[in-house]
Amino acid sequence: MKASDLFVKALENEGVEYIFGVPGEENLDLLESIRKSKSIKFILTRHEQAAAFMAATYGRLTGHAGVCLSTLGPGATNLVTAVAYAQLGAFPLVVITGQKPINESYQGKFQILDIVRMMRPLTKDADQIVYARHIPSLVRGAFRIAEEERPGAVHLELPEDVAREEVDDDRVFPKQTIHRVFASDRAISKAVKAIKHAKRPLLLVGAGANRKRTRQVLSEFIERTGMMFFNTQMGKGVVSGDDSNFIGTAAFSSKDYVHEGIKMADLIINVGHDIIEKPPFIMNGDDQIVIHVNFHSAQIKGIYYPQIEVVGHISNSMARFTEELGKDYKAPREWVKPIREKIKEAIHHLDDDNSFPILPQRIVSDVRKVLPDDGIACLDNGMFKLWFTRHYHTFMPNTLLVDNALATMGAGLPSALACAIMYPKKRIMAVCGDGGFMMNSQEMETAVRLKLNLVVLIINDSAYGMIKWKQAGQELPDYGLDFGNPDFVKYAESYGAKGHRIRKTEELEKVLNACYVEKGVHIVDVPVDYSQNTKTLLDELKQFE
Ligand SMILES: Cc1ncc(C[n+]2csc(CCOP(=O)(O)OP(=O)(O)O)c2C)c(N)n1
Repeated sequence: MKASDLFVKALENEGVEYIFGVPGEENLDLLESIRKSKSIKFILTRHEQAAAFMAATYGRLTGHAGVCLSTLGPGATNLVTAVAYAQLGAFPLVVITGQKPINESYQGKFQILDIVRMMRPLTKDADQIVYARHIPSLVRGAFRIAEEERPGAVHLELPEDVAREEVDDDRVFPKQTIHRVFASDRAISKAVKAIKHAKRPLLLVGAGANRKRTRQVLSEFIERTGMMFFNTQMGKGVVSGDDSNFIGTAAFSSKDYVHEGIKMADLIINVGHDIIEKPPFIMNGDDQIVIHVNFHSAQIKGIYYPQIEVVGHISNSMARFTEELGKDYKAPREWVKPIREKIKEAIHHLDDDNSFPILPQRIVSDVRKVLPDDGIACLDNGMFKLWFTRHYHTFMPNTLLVDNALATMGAGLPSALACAIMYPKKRIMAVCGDGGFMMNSQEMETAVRLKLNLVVLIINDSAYGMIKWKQAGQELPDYGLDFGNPDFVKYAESYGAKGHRIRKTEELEKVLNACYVEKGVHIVDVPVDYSQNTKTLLDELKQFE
């Protein structure tokens, strides 16, 4: 068997459905083997970075590593931001890059970089395939490492001559079930004792809880104990934001309404947050007990040093807590109810505001009305991300895709493309700033070519708004952050998509709905009034300093 065919057989064995990428001449044997595959679809993109964002999103949503492909040198260097996104975000990703022949090359050092070495700090593992007979074990290993907790990126380099070799053994390795590691009885009883003792306990739901199917056990825990909870940006949706026990999302690390409650809590059960995601609270002193419940132990920093660690499968730990606390345990909650009401009022009082340009609060509220519970909003990074994570209610896991780990611009559109490919019947929306959209806007062509159903909402302030907000926060003069934009309506049309510009606040919800009814790819350009950034997210929050 040809080595590239064996490589594809090994990918099929892993259940790979899609490979996203931009091939180069060094990948042509592999590309031909992919063409012959009955189960793997190749998705051509217009930039390698977008391919890796898409593959990482596939991994994020399924728990099975997404796969992306590039050539050597410049193709591989184009991948790095998205590989880092997968690695920090804990999204399982297998990255395949090509390379010139390693045995004999007639092109000297042309295009050659040490890509394996470049990938090492960005991945859980990176390897060059030197012998074709090692393909099955290296592919199996790559998927296993990428998928096991804490998930992340793994890189395999397949040189051109190795891909062309003949192998006489075409067996691949069966996928094994990895038996979960459960927390020890001692850790569980120590935590349960602390929970029973607490007078003002709170539960925090973080990104790790979104990765695995923890919704049911967490919901049961909350229902049985009545404990009030908040979440991190990436923990949104695990337990429904509709739940009467939900307080709010910690979009900041401190000094927001929700932190009033967090500060008062004498115990926080942190389920699935690790400090790679921007911290939802900052520990200060030992008066507040933090129980770290995660697949892995805590990374200790001055801001996070949990006194109790319950390391093992999150679902099992939470189910044990529910069981050990028993039917009679009820979490004290009256103390936090007034804070919860105050948060509700602060978050929602401008939801129906009619002014134009549109307030971010109104945009969030209209998007929520248009997307059903299982609709997915894929956020790029910018000021609107804070508004969405703080104000948008989620009812199902992974329905607000946020990157709060690398927090890179440019991922919003590709991640929405991946969702639209995977769930053609769901309402999918990319929510981008005009800055972040332009970082990967070429993927509009991919969306149109693939005939996807997708709405791209561009929050238009003709500036890098978030940095302006930080600049204002530091009382610096407004400098260096304004830009011009293309005509987004014409821009959409030039790709064969539909373009819409919102001219009145009342139009937004109607236009968004109409886009989904009509289907296809749409850009909706919405002028935003970002004066709220300073007014609400700076001046108003000064009360908490
Ligand atoms: C790739 C990358 N470059 C720069 C940044 C720093 N950064 C964070 S938000 C932001 C501005 C985003 O502007 P835009 O997309 O227009 O959204 P807005 O903040 O205006 O809502 C910048 C430059 C980043 N996070 N990622």
